[in-house]
Amino acid sequence: MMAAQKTALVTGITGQDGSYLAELLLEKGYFVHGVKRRASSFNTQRIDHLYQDQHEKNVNFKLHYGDLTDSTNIIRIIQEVQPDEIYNLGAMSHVMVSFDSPEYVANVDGVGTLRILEAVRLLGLTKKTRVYQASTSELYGGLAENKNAAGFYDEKSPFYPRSPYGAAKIYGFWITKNYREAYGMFACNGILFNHESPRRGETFVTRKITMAVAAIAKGKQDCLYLGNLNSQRDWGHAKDYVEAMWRILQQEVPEDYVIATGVTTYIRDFVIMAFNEAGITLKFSGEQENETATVAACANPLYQLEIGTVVLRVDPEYYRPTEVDLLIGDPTKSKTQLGWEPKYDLAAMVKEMVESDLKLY
Ligand code: NDP
Ligand code: GDR
Repeated sequence: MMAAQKTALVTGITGQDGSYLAELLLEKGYFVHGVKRRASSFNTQRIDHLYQDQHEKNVNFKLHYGDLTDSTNIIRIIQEVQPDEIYNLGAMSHVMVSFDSPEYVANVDGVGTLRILEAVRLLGLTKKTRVYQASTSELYGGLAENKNAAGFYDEKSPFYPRSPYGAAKIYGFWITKNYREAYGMFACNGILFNHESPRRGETFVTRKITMAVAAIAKGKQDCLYLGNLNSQRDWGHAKDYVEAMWRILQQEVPEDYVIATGVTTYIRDFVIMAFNEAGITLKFSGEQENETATVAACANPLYQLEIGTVVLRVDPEYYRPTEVDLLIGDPTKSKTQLGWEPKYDLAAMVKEMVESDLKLY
């Protein structure tokens, strides 16, 4: 007997992760519904290749207009779709921007999560519908004393969010856990560390760097301006990370998982790797950089890289009111319990991103 086709609902389907997850679920035979926002210009570039004409037979992909700030449409869509799995990826996901619109972020990233869970409960779907919540390493806030004995953040490490984004996401984390405990829902948090790809939004640091590297290599741009070069991130590839999301919802017991590579890298080392990938070797000018420099030390105007002409400058405009200095995750639980193993390492990902941006020019 053929297994019944599973139905998934993905919020944030037009984003980086939503697009890779939709591909993965379609490959696995799901009917995929996505929530997209109405915008004044097209916002579906990342999923246009998945478009299926609704009038054709065997359509497995459908988009619905909706917004996480609007309970009525969330309830209506979930009622109509009756999903087996919901992946709540929709969010205002930019940490720096969250300082400019903190109330909006609380509404979308925090209360938006509640709206999804409560809709599932009100519609009587708690036994049918599994919910994945896109939680984040920003919950940890990078506090050194909160790392485990081996020097990583894991599922038991305490949280200390350092931005309105982190504070909103911590509500999303706890309300997901609470609905699991209070109503027996299969609701799980994936605590994902940074993950990137050629589809990464243009204002996140990795993509900003690879796009600038491509533009500089092609003579279209002179200089790249960045903020704090001394923070460290545990970067993986989005394609690997959406596989982990799916695995989290296929378990027998709902639990929360850290998804990370266990390797951390300075922002400035990512810059050097990206320029190298385009055949440009960088060297520091002026004083040697200080491995342990704080954000304030970055204001040193000698803190530049050069290839004859200066191609990287620090602009304090990009400093955050509170910074997360260091993130490094321990993926032991996800590797052992989920059997999850990332296929990309950082070098392969940087190569893919730079090559893709060079092609765009
Ligand atoms: P993106 O910023 O690329 O995508 C965010 C998505 O959310 C977009 O589809 C966006 O729509 C949608 N969205 C924004 N506001 C609303 C709203 N009010 N109602 C409905 N949808 C909305 O993020 P990523 O794909 O990188 O991340 C996916 C999720 O994972 C996010 O929740 C993020 O916070 C979280 N996360 C991401 C990590 C990462 O490193 N990428 C790490 C850990 C967690 P539109 O296209 O119209 O803007
Ligand atoms: P992050 O990602 O804040 O970790 O959140 P981002 O790429 O924005 O910043 C990473 C680090 O780079 C430093 N930085 C800069 N950042 C940006 N965006 N632009 C710059 O010019 C710049 N210069 C230096 C930042 O200060 C920071 O230390 C991402 C998002 O995807 C979140 O949604 C997700 O939850 C977390 O990753 C895990």
